[in-house]
Amino acid sequence: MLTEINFDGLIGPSHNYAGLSHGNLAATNNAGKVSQPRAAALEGISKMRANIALGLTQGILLPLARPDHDWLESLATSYADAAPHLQAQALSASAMWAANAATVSPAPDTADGRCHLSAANLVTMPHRSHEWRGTLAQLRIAFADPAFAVHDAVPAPFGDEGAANHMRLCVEHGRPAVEVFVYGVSGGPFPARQHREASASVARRHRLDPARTLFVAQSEAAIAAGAFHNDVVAVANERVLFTHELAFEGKEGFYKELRDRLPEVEIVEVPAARVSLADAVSSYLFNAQLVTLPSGGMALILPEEARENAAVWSWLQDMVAGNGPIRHLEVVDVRQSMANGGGPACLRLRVVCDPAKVDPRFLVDNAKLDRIAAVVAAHWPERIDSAMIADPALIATIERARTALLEALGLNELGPR
Ligand code: SUG
Repeated sequence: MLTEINFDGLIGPSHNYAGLSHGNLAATNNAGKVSQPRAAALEGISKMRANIALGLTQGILLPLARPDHDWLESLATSYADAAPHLQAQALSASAMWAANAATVSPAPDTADGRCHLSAANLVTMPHRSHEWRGTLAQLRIAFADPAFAVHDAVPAPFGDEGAANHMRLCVEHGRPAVEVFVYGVSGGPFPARQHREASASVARRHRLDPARTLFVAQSEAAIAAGAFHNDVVAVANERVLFTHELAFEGKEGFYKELRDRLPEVEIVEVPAARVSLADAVSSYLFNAQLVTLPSGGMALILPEEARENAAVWSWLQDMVAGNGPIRHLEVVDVRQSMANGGGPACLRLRVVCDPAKVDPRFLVDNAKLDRIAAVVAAHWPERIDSAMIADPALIATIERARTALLEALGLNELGPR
């Protein structure tokens, strides 16, 4: 039975605000702020519990070993000797944003009937460019069953940021989909992180049917407004595309191609006159999880920031009162992640598959989340300010915390580096 599983990245013990992502306005505006890793991880766990309460299947991806000593070694330095910017880049907990871990093409979409996953290289941002090895190691364990094909990252210099720039539209999860790859060409002052060449390579290795594969560019205006990933301005689920009016370049052509391939598609477009790009980016309206409930309707799992924005909230009220496909709003508090530009949708990687084929250590229920929360409460640092990043005592705490988690989950083969 094919089911959509949301694998959330557990927020790691090194979560901090180093302002590392040029073009991600929340991250750069909060550079230097004091972070709260323990509270952050508990927020993420509460979001997972909210998903479970909605009847959804929930999985987890684990924090990577940080600092990344192997990466520093490859740069011929060590954490103690590295310059402060390299220390911050080696320490980042950025793997929490699991939507950037990989691109996933479920079995109904692929020529060999396997579910394909490609780890994302994340080469545009130095602090994220060394995530893929650790991510790949987890994917190879979680998806070891022959029902899956797990691929290495696309080689540099073709930037790939994973599922955050990929949408799957279909009548229902278990049926063949139109897969839409969204790339960037130009972003005004900001980098376009997803390159078309990388998207095309992922589509080929996943053995997708070219007739059901679309490539569409992000609008320059969206990237320049702070939409460093497409999932900041659009999200899809089954037959619904929920998008800002200004998300795509050549929008009409894209909508037509989509309608030709999937006549059932419903495009819910938010006009700029109701919600500006700036409001979309600051509220993360579109970085919601759009999910199909077991009862059949669709829900939007939104960050608190969307409720606090008057224009956004009023648009949402009108939407749920209308006749559209999205009828339920679920609001979650992920403020610690939001302050680094990561909303509810950034924190999860969707995989449509048979849950029985996934390594059960990566699936969670409330009881397992209780155990994880206990490890977090006992080991995650309460706060990190920028002056602490050089402190060996903090680093020892962070490394012990991850080891305790791996032990609790029986995943010692993933550590310590
Ligand atoms: O890559 N922030 C992440 C946020 C990723 C959000 N993911 C999706 N949209 N799917 C990024 O920009 C900030 C880290 C820092 O500055 O300390 C950061 O990496």
